[in-house]
Order: sequence, then C-alpha cells, then structure tokens
Amino acid sequence: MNKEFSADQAVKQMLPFAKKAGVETVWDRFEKQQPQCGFGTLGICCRICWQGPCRIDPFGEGPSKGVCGADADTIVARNLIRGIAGGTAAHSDHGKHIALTLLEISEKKAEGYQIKDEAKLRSVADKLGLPQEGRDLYEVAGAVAEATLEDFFRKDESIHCSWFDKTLPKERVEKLEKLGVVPGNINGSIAEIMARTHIGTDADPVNLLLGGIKCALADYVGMALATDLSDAIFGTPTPVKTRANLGVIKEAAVNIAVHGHNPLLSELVCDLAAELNEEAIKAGAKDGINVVGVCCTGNEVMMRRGIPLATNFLSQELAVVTGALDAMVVDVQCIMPSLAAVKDCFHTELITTMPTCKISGATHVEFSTETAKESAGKIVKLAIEAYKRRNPAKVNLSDITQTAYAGFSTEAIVAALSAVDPNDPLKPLLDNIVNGNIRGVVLFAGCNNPNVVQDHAFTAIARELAAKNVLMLATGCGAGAFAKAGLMTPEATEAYAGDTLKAVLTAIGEAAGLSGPLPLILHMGSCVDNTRAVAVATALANKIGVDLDKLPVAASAPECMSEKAMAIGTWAVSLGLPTHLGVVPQILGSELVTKVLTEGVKDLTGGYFFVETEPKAAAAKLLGAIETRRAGLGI
Ligand code: BF8
Ligand code: SF4
Repeated sequence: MNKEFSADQAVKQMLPFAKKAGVETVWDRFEKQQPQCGFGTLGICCRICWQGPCRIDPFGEGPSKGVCGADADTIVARNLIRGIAGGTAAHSDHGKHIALTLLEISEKKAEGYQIKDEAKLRSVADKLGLPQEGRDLYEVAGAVAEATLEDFFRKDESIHCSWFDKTLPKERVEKLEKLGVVPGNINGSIAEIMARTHIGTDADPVNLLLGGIKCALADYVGMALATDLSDAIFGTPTPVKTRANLGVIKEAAVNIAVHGHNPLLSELVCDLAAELNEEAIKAGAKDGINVVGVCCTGNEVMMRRGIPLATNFLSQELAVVTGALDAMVVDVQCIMPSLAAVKDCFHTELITTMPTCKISGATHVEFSTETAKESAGKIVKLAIEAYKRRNPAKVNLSDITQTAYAGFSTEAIVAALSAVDPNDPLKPLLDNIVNGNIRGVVLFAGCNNPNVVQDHAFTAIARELAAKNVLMLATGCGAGAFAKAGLMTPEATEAYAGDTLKAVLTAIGEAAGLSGPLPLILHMGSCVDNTRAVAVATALANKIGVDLDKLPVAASAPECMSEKAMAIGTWAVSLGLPTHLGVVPQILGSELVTKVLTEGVKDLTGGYFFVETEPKAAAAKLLGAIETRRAGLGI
C-alpha cells in the first residue's frame, strides 16, 4: 500500500489485516469509484424529474440548460439545498426522538429513562420562558417537551421557533428576521425545500439559497434542542479522562461497539452492559463487558460516561477487522452499509435497532422507549453469545490508544472558568481574548472523507493554530480525530500551544483542580453538540454587546462529507462565522452560487465559506479571518 489513506496509526496498522481477511474497505471502494463523475462533482447533474437526468456542459460547448430550462445556477442551488434539507431532517429527527422521550418521561411511560440533570431541565425551562412555580419536575419536563415539539409542528409559521429566539443574540435574530429566513417550525422548513425544488418551482438561485439558509437555521434549532434535552435526560457532560483509538478493543472482554448518533440507545446499552457484566465473565471474558464508541454515539457516551472511543467515521469497518468486536450496535446515520459484508468475515453481530435504519444481513432488535431496557438486554446477550463464537485465529488487536479528555460542555467550560473568577466566569476568557493571549476561537466540526487523508488536515491545522495561540473546540468525527491523535490532553497543550495560550490553559486548568493545563483542544461532543459552541459564543457576544459576526471565532470542517455537515456549515455562515471547508463542495458548476456563498453572503450575515484543501494554508486563512475580526473590534 503506497498511497497514504489515513494519518491514524491504528488504521495503518489494521489495513493489511483487512486485506488479508479479504475485507473490502471504504478506501478500496473509493478507488473503484475513480474517476468520480465530473458533472456530479460540479453539482450540475439534475435528477429531480424523469425528463432528466440532465447535465450542463461546464465548458459551455454543450447544453447550458436542462430539459425544463433550468440552468447551472438553478441546478446547483437546488442540489445544495436539498442536501441541507436532508441534513436538517436527520438532526431534527434525532432531536424529536429525544423531545418525545422527555414527554414520555413526564408521563412516566418511558421505563429505563429518568431526568438525570434536574438543574439543566430547569435552566432550559427558564430559557424557554416557561413558568416553574408550583410545578413538579415532571410537569416542568412535560412543559419543556411540549414547547419544544411546538418548534417542529407550529401552525403559525410566522412565529419564530422558540429555540431560535431564546438561544441567539437579539441582534442576530433581528438581522435574520429582516432576511426572512427565521424558521417557524422545523418540519415545515424541510418540506418547504422539497416543495420549492420540485420541477418547475423556484428557479431563482439566490432565492433558493435563502431557502437553504432558513432550513439550515431550522437545523440549528433541531440540534440545540437535541443537545440540551439529552443533557437533561442523561446528564450534562463534565470533564472526563478516557482513551481513544482501536486499541481500546480488548482481548479478554466482550466488546460491544455503539455506533450512530442517538444517546437514547447507547445509554441503555451501557446500563445493561453493567448489569450483565457477570454473564460475560461466566462466558469466559475475564474482563467482563467493554463498551466502546464509534462516530457520534461514541462521542455522546465518551462525554457522559468516559466510555472509550474506538474510532471515527472512515475507519468504522476496521473495528470489526480487529476480530475481537463481538457486537456492533447501530442506530442511525453514518453507518456504512458495508458493515454487513465485513462482519460476515468475522463472528461479529451487527445489530440494527431503528425502524428507519435496517441493513440486510444484520440482526434487527427493534428499539423503542417503552421496551428500551428489554431490547438493550437482548442486544448485550447477543454480544455475549457472539463472544463465544470468536475465532482467536482471526483476532488482530491494535495496541494503539491515546489518552483523551472529553466532556467540555458549555456548563463545564463555565465551571472551569468560575474557578478563576466565581463572580464573573466569562471575564477571564474575555480578558485573555481582548489582551491577545488568546487570538480567537476555532470550532472544528464535521466528518471524515476519503477524498483526503483521514484525520490529517484536522491535526495539521490544529498544530498550526495552537502555535498561534488559538483556542480550539471540536465535535463529531473531528473530535474523534483529535482524541485518537492524543491532542485532547494537557500534554498536547505543553507540546504544541503557543506561550500565551499555554499560560491561559494552565491557569484555568490549575484553578479548576486539574493539576495541569486544560487539553489543547476541548471536546464538546457529537455533531449535534456544535450548538454548545454557539452557546459559548452567544454568551461572549451578549457580554460585550456585539453580534456573533464581530467575534474572533471561526469554524472549520476539513473533511466535510455528510448532508448534516452541509446544514451545519450553512448555519455557521448564517450565524456570522467564517467557515472553512477542506473538501471542495459540489457547487463549482455555478459561478453565481459559489460567489454568493463565498462573498455575497458576507453582506447578509457577516459569515462566509472559504475552501482550502492545504492544511497550512487553511490554518493561515483561519487565523487571517480571526485577525480581521480582532481589527474590527479594535483589539
Ligand atoms: O454526525 S461528523 S461522519 S458521525 S456526520 Fe457522521 Fe460526519 Fe462523523 Fe456524526 Ni457528524
Ligand atoms: Fe432536467 Fe429540469 Fe427535470 Fe432537472 S428538473 S431533471 S433539469 S428537466
């Protein structure tokens, strides 16, 4: 294997084993897809109706219009915003599931779930302006759930989503209101995209993009509520030390990977794994049950329980290739269908759990809140049975893991800062931004993508920014990349942070009782938890009385891939952030769309996209964006 596919040492170690076992990986399939379709790459292929498919000639020699007359601008804009709608649907479906569970908890119908963080629930109720006097916890939970569900179904769409108005700076809400892009309900915003992109409907690319912004803002709403209500039910994360990378899969244990996104499933699997630990020992696994995480579910249980993270998106198949993974339990999103074929080479049980996410060849154990405990028990028992079938000759354990600290929720960050200034927790952070000890903040988000070397750009950009005293936050598979690379540790702060950043992280870390600096990059959670970073930014913006687009804060998605990433990137830009993409988005077939998203949108929201595939240059541009913002603030 000459070509470098991944910067992850464990991946490099495992790929030859995959080959030996005859397992086709994502990289093999990516190679087989080369060259990928140029029309699709540019976004100028339309399959919206059966007069098509239609393709626009990017060189201007062939057709410039589809059969219906749609041109490249319309086609590119429609394709993009349909992607945003897909991402919004995925996130908000997850959020709705959590909100409905909260409603069931309030009605005492969801056995196996409780409200673990009453304070968080009450603070959400306050935020939403719901009265609490004379209401017990369950009544408050019911009111929060009802108010939240209203954001999905509200009849009068001219009324803003509550989670939108109540979580963003007033100035930002007003700015977006003037653009007519504030969502009134999530489901309606998704449906609107599907309606306006139907053949023969919206053909104005700018109008289409504004529709995309509105839907992306509905995505923000769905994510914000998913995060906060998950905290209320499962607990708000606090800093926790754990480990990351494939070496967390252990020989003498029944290894269960939880993979996907929704903590409703994974939390219960963790509970039942603890309850059934003795059964695993009886079956011969002397270390009992070892639950590990993959992708965003991995981040969720890592944050709340310190469950080790096995890997991120691109290397999910390799968790099975270890030959020691007894069950891969999945819920929704970013689960490669190929897992069914990979597990056929081993003894691993692949268990699907959601009615909307089945994979042929997998064992399906339907998961619902009423039968959650029972299903989780069944899943754990299937894993123990599979363990008994494990073939030692096929075990290829990795010895590679790194320490990783996770659990930096907004509340955890504020708590750490309170140790420095209990009366005004945000002041130490703000002061250090103003005096330049911290130049600014970059949020790393998004996926892995085989178009680039796995994890490489994340780690390369982060090292550059660390040296330039930029405070970094991470979520999703980006967080996974950093955790696996050992960058979410105090040691990484010592090794890579510039002097002033190091001093600040050390002062906060020591005041907070960590007896050392905070980790170089703060793990804020899964993809839906990107809204935690917005909460921090909003608190800072409100404190100094400016809008979000004035802050020296930027976002970076070096390996964006999914429709959810398209939605997140678009709301980041809509909230005013310079947003870096390390993969060329499928929009270049329209100069107009490209110009609007990289330049024109600046005048509307203050945010903008920029594309840079080379990590050093990307870091320089992120830093440049931060410095421009600093200059704007006069600091
Ligand atoms: O929600 S970062 S590859 S796992 S989409 Fe998927 Fe992308 Fe990973 Fe999580 Ni987010
Ligand atoms: Fe072709 Fe227009 Fe149909 Fe798209 S909507 S496939 S461009 S005819």
